[in-house]
Amino acid sequence: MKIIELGASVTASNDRDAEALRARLKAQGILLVNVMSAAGSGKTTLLSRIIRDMDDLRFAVLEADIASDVDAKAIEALGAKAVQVHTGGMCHMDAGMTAAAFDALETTNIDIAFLENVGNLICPAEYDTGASLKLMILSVPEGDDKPLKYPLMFAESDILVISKTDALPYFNFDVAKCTARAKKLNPAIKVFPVSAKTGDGMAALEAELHKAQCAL
Ligand SMILES: Nc1nc2c(ncn2[C@@H]2O[C@H](COP(=O)(O)OP(=O)(O)O)[C@@H](O)[C@H]2O)c(=O)[nH]1
Ligand SMILES: [Mg+2]
Repeated sequence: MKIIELGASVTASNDRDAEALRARLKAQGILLVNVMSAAGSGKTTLLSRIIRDMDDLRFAVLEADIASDVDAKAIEALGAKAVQVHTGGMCHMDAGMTAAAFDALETTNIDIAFLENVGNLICPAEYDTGASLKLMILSVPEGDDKPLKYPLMFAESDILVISKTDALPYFNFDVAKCTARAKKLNPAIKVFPVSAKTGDGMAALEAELHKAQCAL
């Protein structure tokens, strides 16, 4: 009797698709950033702020959601290119879906493309989308214990944005403790506490994105 390990084969083919997309984007000079967080952590708000602040760069946003197009509309209102992907109930984006979203954009005049992944801290961590940079957001109201509960997401990410720091006075969130927990899982992770509302900490994060785009 034959046993087919479909899970493994799907993952291997996704990894091949991801490598191909990464090579294609590098040749086109496009930095793809996979933006992951729980629902409501502030992905769209953060990306909107970055697009407004870094007005010398050309941005596109691939918005992945189970339904609706509210985030894509918010991004388009800023003058950036946006495409909405409905994942058909899937809780993550894979490399094939990401490549299809790029095709739907119908332009390569882009310096930085953000993939706003489906809002959860579990499935998106498991799939390579072809991005060169993985950025996760943990917001202050979610609590500083999340690295203990969702270790893979913290282990996989290059950048941890601690968002909504303007809310720190109202929550029991210890930035140093959270940073230490994240670094224990991933010593190379870069941590940026920011408030997209007040702009606090945004300059350091934007400088990091600029550096990554130039290093492509
Ligand atoms: N106080 C505060 N609220 C924020 C900040 N960033 C986002 N929010 C709010 O958090 C909610 C969810 O934000 P959104 O960007 O839609 O999150 P997403 O679901 O991850 O895209 C909205 O009500 C935002 O106004 C912030 O820096 N400070
Ligand atoms: Mg959003």
